[in-house]
Amino acid sequence: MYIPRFLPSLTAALILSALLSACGGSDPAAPAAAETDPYAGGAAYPWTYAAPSGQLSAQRLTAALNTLSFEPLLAATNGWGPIELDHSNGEQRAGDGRTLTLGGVTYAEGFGTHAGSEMRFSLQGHNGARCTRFTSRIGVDDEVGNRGSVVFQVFLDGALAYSSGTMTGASATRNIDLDISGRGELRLVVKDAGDGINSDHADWANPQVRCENDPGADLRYSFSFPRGINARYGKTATAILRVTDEPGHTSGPVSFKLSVFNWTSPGAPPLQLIEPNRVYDATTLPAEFPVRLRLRTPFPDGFTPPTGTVEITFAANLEDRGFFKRASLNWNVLR
Ligand SMILES: [Ca+2]
Ligand SMILES: [Ca+2]
Repeated sequence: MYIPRFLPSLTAALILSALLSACGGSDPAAPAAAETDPYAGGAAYPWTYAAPSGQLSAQRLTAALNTLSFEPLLAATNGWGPIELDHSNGEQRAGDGRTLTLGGVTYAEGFGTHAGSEMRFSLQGHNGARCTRFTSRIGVDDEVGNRGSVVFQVFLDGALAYSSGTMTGASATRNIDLDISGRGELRLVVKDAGDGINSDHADWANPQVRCENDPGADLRYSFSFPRGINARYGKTATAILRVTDEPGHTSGPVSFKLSVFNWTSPGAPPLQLIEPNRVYDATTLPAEFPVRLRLRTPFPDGFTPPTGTVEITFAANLEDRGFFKRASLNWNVLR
């Protein structure tokens, strides 16, 4: 069963079994037969979610554009099964949504919800970032055609900051662009427009929060590989990367990706990072991260690979873009 990223599987199973058992005698898996409206029909499959205590931590909202579907939900409710991550609401089961589609345009990221629905997010920035704008495309998903009738609302710290008015499946997609400076909580609400929840499949497509660096923050980190490694061609090796914050500067959680910047063995087959898209995270520093690498084989015909010490330089790309650090690793290459 597909489980939304924010939902622990056990919780999902309990919630799902609870809501399915509340459906009376009908089989929720059976397709709705010969109904003109296969959706609500007067029924609802309410779903609620609250982050477990201890998970009410700051979002990873960094000084950049942050897509909300990567951020943890603090709490949520939905009228027709679980909110779907990066998919339309679909039916009442988790994971049965389709590609988010508004007016024929598809979106890879966002939330597929169903009235009545609510999602709550913290707007606390990461590493002192200040969040300034919330943007989203909104509309009734194409999966219900011209049906459905909803009102999208955005609350900031409990105060209504945006209301779409009634939108139906025939409405053109709208843009939300809100100033959220200085606000602590974002709440995204979908109401049924006063006529019940039939076909009220409401999408928040590309929901993004823009944050900027706190001009008062002076984050400085040092990256180093304190120990070299010995390894053979074609074998995976693990190097330890150490991250420390520099004395006299603001400390904070760190989050980054690594890439190979340079290595002193030109002409050789490329060095391979085993986990090229891994995000390295630490909430406290200093921290050490195992970095898995391999010198790729086979070699081109006639090429004799070098042995001995090669120096590899990595670039660490911190989430607040434009802040790069480099660290070099000495690798004793064995044949
Ligand atoms: Ca669903
Ligand atoms: Ca409605």
